[in-house]
Amino acid sequence: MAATLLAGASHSTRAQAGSGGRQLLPIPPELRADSQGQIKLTAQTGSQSFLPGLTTQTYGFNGPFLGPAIRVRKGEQVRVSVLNRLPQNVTAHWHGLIVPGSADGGPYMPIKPGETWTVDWNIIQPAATLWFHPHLYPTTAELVLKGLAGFIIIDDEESAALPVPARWGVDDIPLVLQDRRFTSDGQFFHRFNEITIAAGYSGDHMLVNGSVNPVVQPPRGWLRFRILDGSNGRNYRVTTSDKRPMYVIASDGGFLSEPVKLDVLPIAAGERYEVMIDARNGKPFDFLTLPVPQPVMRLAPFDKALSILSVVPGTSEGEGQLPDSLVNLPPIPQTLPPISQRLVMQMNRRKQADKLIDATGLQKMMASGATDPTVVAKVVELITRGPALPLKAQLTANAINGVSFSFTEPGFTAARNRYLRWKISEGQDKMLHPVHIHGCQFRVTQYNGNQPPLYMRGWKDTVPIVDGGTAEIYIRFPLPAMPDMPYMAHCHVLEHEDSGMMTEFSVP
Ligand SMILES: [Cu+2]
Repeated sequence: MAATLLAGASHSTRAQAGSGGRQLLPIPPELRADSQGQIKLTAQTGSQSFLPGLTTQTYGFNGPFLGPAIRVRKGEQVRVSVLNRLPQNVTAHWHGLIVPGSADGGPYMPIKPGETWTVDWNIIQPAATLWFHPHLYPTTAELVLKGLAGFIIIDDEESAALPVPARWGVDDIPLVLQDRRFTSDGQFFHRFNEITIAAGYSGDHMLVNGSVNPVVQPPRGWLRFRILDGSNGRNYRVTTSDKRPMYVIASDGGFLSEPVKLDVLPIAAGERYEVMIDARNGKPFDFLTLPVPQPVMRLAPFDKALSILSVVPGTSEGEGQLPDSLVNLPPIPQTLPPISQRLVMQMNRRKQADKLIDATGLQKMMASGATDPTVVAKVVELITRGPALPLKAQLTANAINGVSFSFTEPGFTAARNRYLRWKISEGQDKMLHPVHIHGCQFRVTQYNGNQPPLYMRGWKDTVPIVDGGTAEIYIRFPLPAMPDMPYMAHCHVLEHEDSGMMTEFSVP
């Protein structure tokens, strides 16, 4: 493993773990504003070895792969600059951060090679685990896949007062989950073909913080994990190997009102959940991901419970505790405003993909519960050898409200600083679409016609629409986004986003 991965890390994690020579979990270094209130990011090329004997060409922020964890406080004003040292355009979008459209880093704000983009942040929202990544149409999928992603951590007085673990990389551990598929010469596989554009990117290797099946050695005590699904398209069902429960303490935009005990945490692309786990007995355990319903996402090694990270507590005692209650969330009124906006995710080429998949026998194989290597090989062949779609077919493969993103579609307008109710759904496709809305944190008021699950009742910026389901959200945009620098609403399966499942809106 390239030592440069950890250059500048606040904790040395270069040493190999004791048994089996597995890599220790890399911890992204914290990046705070300097004495001038500035935070500097550089998007750069690099390389890293993920698989034995193979070197992969990568992108990263301030390093070869992934990026630092930007750390800011509520009320802080910082100036953030992004220098592009890549051979192609990039943008930097602050996912979940409430900034005006002009600072949002979406498709209208490309940074050319050699140029620097500078924006001001005025942090007006509570403590949360957010993230940043490129958002350039139609190359977001490729840029994120190559490694451009990092955390943004907001702290505030409430988070400082809670007794939850807060030692970065020690007992407060960020985990970015990503899957990758490699070509025979060790490069990241990436292609928009009939399968990837429908099912989303499906890798056959699992990376946590850019490392394959690593080990972390925290103290014995209560542990806090900030889990980000930073995958292009994959969703996960996270659980523990010894069935010890997870207590969800925060969702995308901040703390829940109280911890929610879960055995299995579903998380989709773009979402974040913070969980606490009791490791006071010092016994090691693994994080596992269980198979998900989407057939293409169930190919090996995701066809059974897959260990993605081992947690081996050391002998030092932990400091944190799990509180009974966390923060006071603003109540949602009984009487909601009428629905003022509907967003319907649509897939225009689903039939073509289904035809190809049906011919492999995958659906039948899934129904039987057994694995047939011939069937699996056929599906992998479709993914890896299926020809790239012509650009026009790519850009119109998916849509929202019947229109594929194009910079010229009409989009819509949302009222500023007013509480609104929106309804999000999908067409006949019954796929998973994690829908992300810029410029806000919202609350889910109805999920598939019912009360949302308890862990989904805090601040959210991404809500998974799955299997024909719906979500109603209570949403407010505090800041403006003018028509020339609009916000985006889109599916966070990046292969869907880059093929039209995105719409723009302004907040005058
Ligand atoms: Cu989607």
